[in-house]
Amino acid sequence: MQNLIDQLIQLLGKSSVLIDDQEKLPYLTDWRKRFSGRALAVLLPKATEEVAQIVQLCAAAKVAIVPQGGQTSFCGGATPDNSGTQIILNLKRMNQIRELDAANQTITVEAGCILQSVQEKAAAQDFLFPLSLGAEGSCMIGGNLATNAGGTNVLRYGNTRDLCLGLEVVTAKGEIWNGMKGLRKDNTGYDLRDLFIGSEGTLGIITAAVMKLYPLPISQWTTLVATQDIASTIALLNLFQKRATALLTGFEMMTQESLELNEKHFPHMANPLKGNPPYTVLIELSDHESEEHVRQLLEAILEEAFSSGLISDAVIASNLSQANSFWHMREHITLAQAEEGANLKNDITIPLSSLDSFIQETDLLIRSQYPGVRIINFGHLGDGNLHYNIAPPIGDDAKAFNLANEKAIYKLVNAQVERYRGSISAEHGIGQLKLGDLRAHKGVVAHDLMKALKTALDPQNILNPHKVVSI
Ligand code: FAD
Ligand code: 2HG
Ligand code: ZN
Repeated sequence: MQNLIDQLIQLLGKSSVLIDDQEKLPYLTDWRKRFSGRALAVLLPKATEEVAQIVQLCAAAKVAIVPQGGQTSFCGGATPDNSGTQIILNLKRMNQIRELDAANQTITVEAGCILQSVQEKAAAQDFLFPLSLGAEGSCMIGGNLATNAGGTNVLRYGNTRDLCLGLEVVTAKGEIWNGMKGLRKDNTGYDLRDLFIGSEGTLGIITAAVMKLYPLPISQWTTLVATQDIASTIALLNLFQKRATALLTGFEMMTQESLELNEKHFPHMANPLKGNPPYTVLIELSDHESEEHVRQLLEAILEEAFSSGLISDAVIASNLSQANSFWHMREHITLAQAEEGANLKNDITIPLSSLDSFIQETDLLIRSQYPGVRIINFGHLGDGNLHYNIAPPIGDDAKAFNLANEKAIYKLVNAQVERYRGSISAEHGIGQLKLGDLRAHKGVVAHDLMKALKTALDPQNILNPHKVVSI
């Protein structure tokens, strides 16, 4: 191993090869502190050519590589195992925005660009880069692509996959695949780009991408509304889809329990809706016509929703800072859960038509088998994506509770998800958290095809082994 480290230092220089325990420490644990591991070294390359040579050296030495961005994954995908033999390849120094092509409406970015910096660069030239999520200040575009991240704009602009036109990838052999075309049509055989997106570092290392841009809306209106149950929340979504069509850019649901937790840990994030109703829905409309046009539309839809009894209260943000505070309240639920202690995350999608029965039935099962547990249920309702998180009863030791019940709770929720033909991972990926659940969920044929792809693209199993699928 010392030989490999010497070669890596020769290639990258000492300051880009971290071998000291203290220096490696920040790269060994995920954001939630749910997973941690050990590493032979942490590498911080600055260019695609360096990444290619790292992979060649590691392949020759049969040393596994864990690609890493901002470490915000919830599934432990970017965390090494405990062997101390894996190399972490963190892309953060590859953070150049290579080009913004206004006519083609694309932005070409390196994998280590922080998501927020891409949004800001686009906005500075009057474009919208629509990917938006709570971790945008620290997650990186390579990580977003590798997990096919979702977030709050999916109902209008799609997942990260839908925003990507081209990729540059270093393969498991250490070759560079240049697929950096900014084309919206390209039917030239198998779609390699789509193969790497969502592969969580197991098939190749993404070093750069061509991403889509959209015109920046000239006006956005954000509102919080109160609903009494899931059925009326879905009816409200359908009303907005019908009346606002493509102007609907956000529809996020938060339960009373989620916002109580928020208020407990962040009192300034209290729900502005009176009495913190059973469900609070954050709705955003974006318009390219005029402020007045979208405001009138929003008011008309809300009036219709009031008169048909779908909503009981509403606050429209009167300025940008209030709109931002609504979004911050939504994003703080994850932070409040982290403050409260360890919890079990279920990131699921259920067809909207059966969401109501799913929640009622699953809540009942959970509450009867685990009295006192708290169901922190919120999410991107516009996409049928729930964060159906389970927190231990107040006063219980969270770690002990999770250790004793994690497997059974995941099994219960997964079985319900299967019954309702949903997905056990809507947007967070598989990583190591759900590795053991994938075969049952995808079915043998799909799982075998995934293994065949992994074997074909990475026969030595050196790219993020034992994440997503084991071969
Ligand atoms: P990392 O965590 O570093 O890595 C994630 C995976 O990608 C790992 O398997 C890693 O090996 C691989 N990887 C990273 N970079 C590369 C690369 N260049 N090439 C190949 N593989 C690579 N996710 C959502 O989908 N929607 C949300 O709304 C959302 N909100 C969040 C809010 C908070 C507060 C937090 C902490 C996380 C949230 N996430 C959300 C999860 C997370 O932010 C996303 O999954 C994000 O896309 C991960 O990016 P990252 O740079 O942190 O990747
Ligand atoms: C969000 O939607 C993220 O805020 C995090 O996907 C979800 O904390 C969670 O479970
Ligand atoms: Zn989410």
